[in-house]
Parts: sequence; C-alpha cells; structure tokens
Amino acid sequence: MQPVIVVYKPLPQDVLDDLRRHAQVVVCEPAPGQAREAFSVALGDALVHADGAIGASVKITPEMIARAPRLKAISTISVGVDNFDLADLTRRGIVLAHTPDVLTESTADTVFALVLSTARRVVELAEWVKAGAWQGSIGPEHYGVDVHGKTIGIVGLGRIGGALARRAALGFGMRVLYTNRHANETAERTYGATRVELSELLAQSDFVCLQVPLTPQTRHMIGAAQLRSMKRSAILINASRGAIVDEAALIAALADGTLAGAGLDVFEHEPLMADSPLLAMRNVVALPHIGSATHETRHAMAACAARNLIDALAGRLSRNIANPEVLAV
Ligand code: 8YV
Repeated sequence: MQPVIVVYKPLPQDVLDDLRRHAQVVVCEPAPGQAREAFSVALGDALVHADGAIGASVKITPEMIARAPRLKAISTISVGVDNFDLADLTRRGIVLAHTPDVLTESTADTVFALVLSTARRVVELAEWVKAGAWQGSIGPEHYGVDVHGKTIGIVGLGRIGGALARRAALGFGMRVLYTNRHANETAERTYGATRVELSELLAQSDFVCLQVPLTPQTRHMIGAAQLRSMKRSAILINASRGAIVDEAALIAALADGTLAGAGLDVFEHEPLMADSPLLAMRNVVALPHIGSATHETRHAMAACAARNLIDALAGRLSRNIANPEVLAV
C-alpha cells in the first residue's frame, strides 16, 4: 500500500508527478485569502491521515503532530527548521529532512546584493531617478559608501556564511571576521578569515551579516546593546531569520543614527506590515524573504525535498536530516 503524503506548498509539476509515482498525494494549500490560522487547522486535519508531509513557511506544532499517529517523516523545502519542534519530532521518531546545500549560493548572492544595495543606496537612488528627480550631476548628498576593501563581520560561518566570505574576500578584497561555534579552517586558510568574539566583530565591522539559524539561543541576539557597540557608520545585514534581531531596537538605532543602515530580507513578523517604520527609512533596504528565491534554486529545493521524503519513507534517507538523533530512536 502506498504511503499518504500531504503537500502543503505548491510544487513544480514534475516534482509533484515524481511524488505521485511513490505515494498517494493529498494537496493541502491555502484557499485564496485564507487566514494563516485557518490554514493551520486545515493542515492539522490533513496530517491526521498522513505518513509524510512536504512544504514550507508554516509552523508545524506539537499539537498538530500529536494528531498525526501515522506520521513518519516531514520534508521542509528550506534550510531553516525553526517552524518545527525538533525535540518533539525526535521523541516521536519522526524524521525532519531539509534542503541545506542546494540553496547556499543563491542565498549568499542575496546577502551580497543587500550589502551592495544598502552601501551604495541602489534602491533609494533608483526610485529617485524614476521619480524624475535627477536634474544634474549628483553630489555628496547622494553618495554611498565603499564595499571593496572594507571589513565584513559574518555571524555564523556555516555553508551560507562561507559562501558569503568567499564573495567578500575573493570578489571584493574585504577583510573577513567571523564568529562560529567551531573554527572554519578552510575559510581562514582560503579567505584569510579571522575568528573573533561577537563583541570584537560588532566593534570592528563595516558590514555585520547575520548567518546563524534561529534558535532559543540566537533569538534577539542582536539587541540595543549590540547595536550600540557597532560603528555608527556600520550597516546590519539580515537574510537569516528576523527574530535574531530585536526589531524594535533596530528601528530605534536606525532612527537615532546609532546605525547607518540595514539590509533586511527577513523580519520578526512576515509579511512585514505596510506601516512598519522600517519602510519609511531611506537607509533601509527591505526585501520579501527572497533569500533562495530563484527559479533554478526553488525548483532544485523542491526536487531535493521530494527525494528526501521518498527516501525517508522508504527508510533509506542518510543525508539532509535536521534531527539525525532520530535514527537512534
Ligand atoms: C525558503 C528559507 O525559501 O531555506 C530557508 O530556510 O528561509 C528560504 O530559503 C523559505 O523558507 C520558503 O521555502
């Protein structure tokens, strides 16, 4: 008998077809305009009969899992796993698969696009030209700051952080500082990266890029005190998870000149409210969580996640497991 898989994020047709060759597929997608809460209830109902699930961007709570007695594996189309309670999944013997490697380069591109666009005021000045305000040679009031040769501080030198360090060091001749639980000898040898304490990184960096996952330990790790310890000329870049930064403290720091600017792809609450003070600030570039959002990479992520789920349900998944301790349960 084929396993039952719940699909809760739209998949490319070829990926959906591949899943249908291995399982009975139940598609559970939000109805147009359906509130998040209502969709979560509908998803919880669908999971009751599921052996597996694949999707992203929806919190899967222990309460939803408790109602899914057949569930053996969940495959998230993301590298981040903060939408899940890993300890609860592991305790229940449920494998959580994710898509770490396939999105690394595209996400690092997005981070560096934020570095450049924030430093050189690309979005602000492009809108200025579109508004017909360009009437002559620009002056200092429209200058940005250099990126090449400056110091970039990468908080978390994992896959994406390492790809960012490569761009910064080899592409833009930047000095790379980093924090990480372990030394990254490849980055130190290849990019001249220097491992430092967070306090030193914040004090010395012209660009501070947050590349750590969201965990109870990293939630609000960048707050008012950390922002005050940065250079007043520094720019904060966050394309990891919004809640790593105390957003209210960031708004205050940007408003009072404690910080020169911010390039943000993620926010404490997404979508970002249209009346957020961040959107009224010229020194802020705000993107709608596009980290991995290219046609090529999103297709590759979906295909990877589908393969992960098929292999997990067949008991042969050996990679991309977010809770490997489950294999010992
Ligand atoms: C995903 C992300 O695009 O991978 C992650 O953790 O945040 C993004 O790459 C997003 O989660 C939707 O799939």
